[in-house]
Amino acid sequence: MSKKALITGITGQDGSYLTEILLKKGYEVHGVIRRSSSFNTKRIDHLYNNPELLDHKMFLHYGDLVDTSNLNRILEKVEPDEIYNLAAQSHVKVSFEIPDYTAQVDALGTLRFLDALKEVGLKKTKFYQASTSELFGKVQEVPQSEKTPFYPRSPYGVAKLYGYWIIVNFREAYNIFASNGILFNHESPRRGETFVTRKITRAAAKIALGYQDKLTLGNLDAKRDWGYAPEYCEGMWRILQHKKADDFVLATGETNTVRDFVFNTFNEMGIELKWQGKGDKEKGFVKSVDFNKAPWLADYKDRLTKLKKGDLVVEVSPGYYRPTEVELLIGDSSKAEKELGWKAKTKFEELVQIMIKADFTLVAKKGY
Ligand code: NAP
Ligand code: F7E
Repeated sequence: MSKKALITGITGQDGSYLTEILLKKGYEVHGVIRRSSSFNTKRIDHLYNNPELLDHKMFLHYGDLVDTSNLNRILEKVEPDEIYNLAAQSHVKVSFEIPDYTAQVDALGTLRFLDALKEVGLKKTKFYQASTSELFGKVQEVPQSEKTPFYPRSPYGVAKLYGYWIIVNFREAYNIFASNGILFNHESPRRGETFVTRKITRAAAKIALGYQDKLTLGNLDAKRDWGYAPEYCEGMWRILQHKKADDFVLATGETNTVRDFVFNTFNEMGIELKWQGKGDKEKGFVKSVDFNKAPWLADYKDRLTKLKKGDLVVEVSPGYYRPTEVELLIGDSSKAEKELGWKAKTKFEELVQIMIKADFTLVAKKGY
């Protein structure tokens, strides 16, 4: 009989990649989706008609992490072998605007789900918790590993800290197989449009195609350890296949600034930028344009805008600053490498390439 997985947050970036991975491994996948007034399943719709997965079994259930009785019902009905708790209010800046809701979902939602699992009495079910490098916040050590003390810097980070510790507590108190994946930023063409990487690649594509004049960002100095999301979702699965429940950092071990991400994105299209000014006065201007340096754009030559040296394409607005910022993240995932055989493969430059190519193609086709 095939194994059954239950995924919360199945409609998100990670949920969609994890579903693909598990279906390919022969799992029966159950996902929890929220009722929405508009379609919210675009990241998983393609799985229904995928010829590679003809005999796949995928089921969706309405639910919400703030609704305990419904979590109980889903658990009793599905009786999953593995649970992946990916649902969250996952936007750090937004968590300053809705801290109570963020705690309800990210902190108490994790407790509700774990407690439901305990009450339903599914003793063999394994539980994966989507923990985060935001736990390290104002970093106490460089690079950050499983042993680095936490210092979260946002309502999101604090809520996830509760999630982390309740996992550890239920593991120790009730012997539940519950593990934390402490994942550093991971991105992809399916990343939500308001996270910085996707915001940059979408805007750069629109600027090159003439749909937008400039890109407005917040803190360009923030440094992140950015990896490629599908590899991290494979890591989640490995964490639950480990012989014992434990906590693992997944990261690339490389860090880059937001400014680097912007520079590399434009550079992939043959547009070189130069920076002038500091802080919220900093601006990115076109230094040179040579679309021939980007052979992948050959088919679109006629549609590329007449960008020229000196054009302003990037500016800063303090409106995007956070009340407290996480300035530097760089992870040490040697424990995951040693014990799970997991290592990030996609490097920074390649990640930028994947994302700008995908967004350019999308914008060229649809204009948005
Ligand atoms: P995402 O794209 O924002 O997806 C979040 C998912 O959670 C969506 O499916 C969303 O549903 C669902 N959700 C939100 N509130 C919910 C609620 N109250 N009840 C049920 N479902 C709810 O996030 P992601 O990037 O895939 O990240 C997955 C998880 O990993 C999150 O917990 C995130 O905090 C954590 N994480 C992410 C990263 C990263 O770099 N991506 C790194 C470390 C940890 P809708 O589609 O209906 O909104
Ligand atoms: O910001 C800076 C911003 O929103 C990255 C979530 O998946 O990863 C993600 O959280 C950096 C920050 O991701 C803009 O200030 C500048 O320093 O893309 P982000 P995040 O906050 O790192 C962690 C691991 C998670 O767990 C979270 O769920 O970029 N930045 N200008 C900007 N950020 C945004 N969003 N928009 C800007 O205009």
